[in-house]
Amino acid sequence: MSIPADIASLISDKYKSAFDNGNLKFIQTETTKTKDPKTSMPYLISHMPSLIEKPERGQTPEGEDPLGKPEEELTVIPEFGGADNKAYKLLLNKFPVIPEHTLLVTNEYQHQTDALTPTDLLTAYKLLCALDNEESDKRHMVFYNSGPASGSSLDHKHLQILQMPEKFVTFQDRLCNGKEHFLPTFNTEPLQDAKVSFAHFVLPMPESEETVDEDLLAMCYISILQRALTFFQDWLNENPELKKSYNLMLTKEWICVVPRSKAFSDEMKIGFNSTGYCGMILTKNDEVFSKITEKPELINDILLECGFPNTSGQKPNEYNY
Ligand code: B4P
Repeated sequence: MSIPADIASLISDKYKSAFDNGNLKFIQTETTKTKDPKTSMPYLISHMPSLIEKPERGQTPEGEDPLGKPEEELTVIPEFGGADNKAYKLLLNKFPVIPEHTLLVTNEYQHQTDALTPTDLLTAYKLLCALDNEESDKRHMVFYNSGPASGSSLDHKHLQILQMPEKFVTFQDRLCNGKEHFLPTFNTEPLQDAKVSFAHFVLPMPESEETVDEDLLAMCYISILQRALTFFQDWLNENPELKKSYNLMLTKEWICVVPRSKAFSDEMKIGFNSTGYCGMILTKNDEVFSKITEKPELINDILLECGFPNTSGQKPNEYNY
């Protein structure tokens, strides 16, 4: 696994030049921190002004693969990782809301609905290890939006890497605080915060980086993904249009999967990808921004509308709806 030791400065330097030369469009947002008084779930609401020049959310246009032929100005590393050290490229996000937001993209075309491989997971984890910096309190999160209801808009397989906002404690951080790593068994379910509305499956990661390898990551991912996928079998009668979709989030401290039923709430005019399910909410409509900042409890309802009901306290064979 060869991630350059100076990866953090490679990303910073590329970001500075792409920003200065107009190769990427940083989207300035107004941000507000708030908390749901009922669930205690912390939110960071970022509001994107209207009339932003960015392609609308949707599927990849027929015959186009912007991540397959990326701009040189956005390419931090063209080839690295995997057995041949050529499996991935690291790109800057062309439309970031948070500076230095990067994408880990497969060099060979794979689809965004494909499962993550052990190598995808280990490469992502190693990137987190190389970028997190305890001295400066820098933390990062990797996420994967998979399936039509997950909030993903580009079909070429890509994971995303974001620096977490400073001093932002997610509900997953609280849930895992002080807990040791474990793998779920028939008797031990993944962690789920009973207070939040939506189903989610979380495992604390081992404290020591050295114990994290492809096998461990794959076992964590498969065990929580399996639980997320049961919802699609159980709900198919009720909604035959349901397509397997989920958000995966990985930090050095925890891994989380959230099954998704919808990308967007038409009534509330707001959509979410993985970032929403750790409390980072992006709004593009002034009215929606005012509504949810005045009444953050609403977010819990919309996250449920776009996910599935929380199953905390139930065993997998009891998810019977
Ligand atoms: P997808 O997984 O397909 O979709 P997404 O992240 O949900 O972004 P999308 O574009 O659908 O959503 P939104 O407007 O809400 O990822 C595709 C990624 O590739 C996107 O990040 C996109 O920007 C990027 N991209 C598209 N064309 C590209 C190109 N030619 N070269 C390089 N990159 C390209 O999100 C707007 C932006 O904010 C996105 O960057 C999103 O990741 C980010 N974001 C959303 N919610 C956020 C939050 N709460 N906090 C911080 N960032 C957030």
